[in-house]
Amino acid sequence: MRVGIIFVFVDYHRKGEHHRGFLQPQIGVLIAGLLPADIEIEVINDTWEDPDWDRDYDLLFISGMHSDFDRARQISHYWRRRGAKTVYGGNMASTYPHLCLPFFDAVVIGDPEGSVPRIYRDFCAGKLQPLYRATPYNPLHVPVPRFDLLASKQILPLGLEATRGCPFRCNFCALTGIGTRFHFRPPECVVRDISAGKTMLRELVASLRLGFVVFYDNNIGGNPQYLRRLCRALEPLGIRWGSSITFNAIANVELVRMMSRSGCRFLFVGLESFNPDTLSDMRKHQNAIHKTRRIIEQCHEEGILVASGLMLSPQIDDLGYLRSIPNQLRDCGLYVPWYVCFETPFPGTPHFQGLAAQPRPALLPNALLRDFNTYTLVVRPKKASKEEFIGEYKWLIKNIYSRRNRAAKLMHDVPRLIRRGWYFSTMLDLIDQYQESYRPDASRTYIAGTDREPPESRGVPLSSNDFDSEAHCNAVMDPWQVSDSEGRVLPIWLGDQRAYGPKGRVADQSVEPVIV
Ligand code: B12
Ligand code: SF4
Repeated sequence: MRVGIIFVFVDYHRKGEHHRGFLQPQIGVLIAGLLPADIEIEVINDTWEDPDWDRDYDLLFISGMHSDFDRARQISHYWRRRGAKTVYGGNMASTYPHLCLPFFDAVVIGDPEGSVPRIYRDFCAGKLQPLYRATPYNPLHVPVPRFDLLASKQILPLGLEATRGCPFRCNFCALTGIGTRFHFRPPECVVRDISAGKTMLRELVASLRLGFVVFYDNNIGGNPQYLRRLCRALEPLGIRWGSSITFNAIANVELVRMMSRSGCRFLFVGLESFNPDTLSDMRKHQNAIHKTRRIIEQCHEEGILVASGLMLSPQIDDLGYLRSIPNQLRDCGLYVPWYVCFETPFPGTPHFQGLAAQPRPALLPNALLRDFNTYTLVVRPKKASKEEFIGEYKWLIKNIYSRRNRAAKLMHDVPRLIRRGWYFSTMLDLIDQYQESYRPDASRTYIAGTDREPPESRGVPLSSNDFDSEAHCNAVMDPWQVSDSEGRVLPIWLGDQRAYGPKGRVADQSVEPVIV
């Protein structure tokens, strides 16, 4: 019995490159931890490398983001034709299970802990069901991830979750789309996983790489009391760690100090915007722009580097605001964000539903699902033409990711960190700024419906022999469309479901397959 677990990935910069950065999807090792230890399991992060098309699988689990769904369908078809059963899960599966059903042998709504062992049992008994629904979250059912399966394909191989979900409800966030919930694991379980991971990886990776743990949480500070308990449990381990968090949590000096003492050296915070109107439209009320500089300095004092991302709102931001961003980044001490992208209505989110309900077409014409990756403009700008908006975006990223700006960031951060003896954080900062600059790509339009096709669109080696008819081939191969030729959302996208109801209750709606 051979099981494969693939996280599908399409390079959102449309160069067909793999993403070999620090952050790699962790779903593969989590699913593997839910399967029997004595079966053959392969985890493939398409982010890191292409799947080996010559491999055979009996059972193939597939995950991925909305914008990668075309490739997910093709990968599923490729291995179904070669005898495997495929199972699809993740955000797209959880919000649009009815659209996914025709392309996989089984579709999973929500968390894997309850469903994966059931799927495996049913598969072995020859009784795989088309649809599986998560069982209520139980932190004790979260297994030790099979870190060993990705050891050589991850810069920092100890990656796990302490919490799941997020208590906030930002309008654009994929988590709000599947239903707001926030769960946390007993700190003893987190410590157990770190210790087990170190043992599992001792022979496989250099010990230096085991000293830094990445918490793949959306918001590790979602419950400050819990975070304090977690910090107390982590302190004796002598590890260094990083995660994502929200601004309101790191505005608390005492909490920042505790995190630093427990080994925290890196945090990602969703800054999103300097425009108060945009933040309010995003319902990102936990951000307080005027405190940003003080909060970042406070973290630096405690040896914690802060990275952030920015989103441009085509509906609210004007060109003057875009021009002001480099100065605002400098003033708050961030200089170089991890990314600058477009606020994007992922299908199924409140932002998407709000735009779909606007009387005039709010999306750009013929937007494809693959355009919804935040690096292609899919929403019609309100205060400029789409060409002007893109022109200003290109100017912005050229300016922000220039060598000069990176050097200015280091000149700002490094003396402050070194003066206080934070050498490890200094090293992280240097590594982060050393990475290749992101530059505008002259061969792209950055505009939905017209942008260059990602090379991965034709990367799965399917041939005409793999299809029974032209219609069959088109259903698998053609990119899925989200808006019509005027920019109106196509009706199929209005029938989304929320996987989770209040307090993380698993919703129980009926699901009938719909053929697109
Ligand atoms: C690592 C990471 C990345 C990596 C790798 C991609 C990935 N998804 O792993 C990189 C760096 C490439 C990346 C890029 C981006 N990311 Co990212 N990323 C993450 C991060 C921090 C961790 C993902 C992870 O491993 N989680 C832990 C695993 C165990 O859980 P999970 O993947 O969320 O899956 C859960 C369920 O969906 C389910 N599940 C998933 N798959 C399957 C499959 C089966 C079979 C089953 C049964 C269950 C199941 O099980 C899990 C537990 O419930 C998440 C935040 C987070 N905590 O999840 C954001 C997150 C996934 N990213 C997000 C965003 C916005 C982005 C960017 C757009 C950011 C940017 N502007 O650059 C880009 C572009 C992505 C794109 N193509 O659209 C959003 C979601 C976007 C979306 N389209 O759904 C998230 C949720 C952050 C957030 N809160 O906004 N990201
Ligand atoms: S704070 Fe971050 S993870 Fe939480 S809902 Fe908002 S965007 Fe999503």
